[in-house]
Amino acid sequence: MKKAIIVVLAGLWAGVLAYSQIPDFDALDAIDEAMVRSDMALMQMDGLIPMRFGNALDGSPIPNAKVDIPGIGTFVTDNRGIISFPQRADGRFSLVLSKSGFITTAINFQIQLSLVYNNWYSISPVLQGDFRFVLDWGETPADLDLHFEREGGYHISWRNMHSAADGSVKLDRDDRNGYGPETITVVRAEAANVYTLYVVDYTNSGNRSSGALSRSGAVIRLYNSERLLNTFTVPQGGQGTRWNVCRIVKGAVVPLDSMQ
Ligand SMILES: [Ca+2]
Repeated sequence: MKKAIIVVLAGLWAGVLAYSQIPDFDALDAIDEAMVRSDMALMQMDGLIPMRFGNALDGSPIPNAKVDIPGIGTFVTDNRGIISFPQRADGRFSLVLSKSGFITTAINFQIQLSLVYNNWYSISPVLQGDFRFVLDWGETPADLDLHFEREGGYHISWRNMHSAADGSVKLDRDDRNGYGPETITVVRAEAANVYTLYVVDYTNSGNRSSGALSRSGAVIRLYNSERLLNTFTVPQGGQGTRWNVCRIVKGAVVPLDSMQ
């Protein structure tokens, strides 16, 4: 009897193994990210304000970066890309992150109720190209998607990650588990063409009256090869699953700032 049970259990276990999937790198990243967020939540409980900085191309931490926050102090990120300082009175601040190999980036932030919401920032490495769009957001929705279209030409998103024509644009990273980054790099934008950038809330795509995208805390940082050009924030109090961010017309960036 026991032997029969062991045989049955062995068979079940073989079935479990056969149907198990080897976790992909995204899944491992998600586990690492969850651990870092958990550490940051503990730091908040200990009376600290943590902020985390990652690489816009792959989400990996940026260690040893200098973060200067006038009025608060100058910090260096640890090997998880984190800085922290004691909780303090609410207010508006700005920081500047600098590190060799990355574009020096200024970020405005707010301390509310002794917390910094959306304390997860993605920074662009030095860029060989014309433009880079980096999308960060909060815990939800799980899946926001960047879309970049050339009028009368290509449409880059998770469905088609590279320009088929000339490789001049690509989706570097599709994030599907909250926070981002989701990043598109435009190696070459021609002045004769018109381009449009928008964000789709894939998670809520069946509900056009959803307010989730508007509440997501979504921010896009637009870099050129030398510096941070623009920071776009999702419209507050809006409804819809598409945020029209900007167009590029004759090489100039035109903000759109609407939802549908
Ligand atoms: Ca996505």
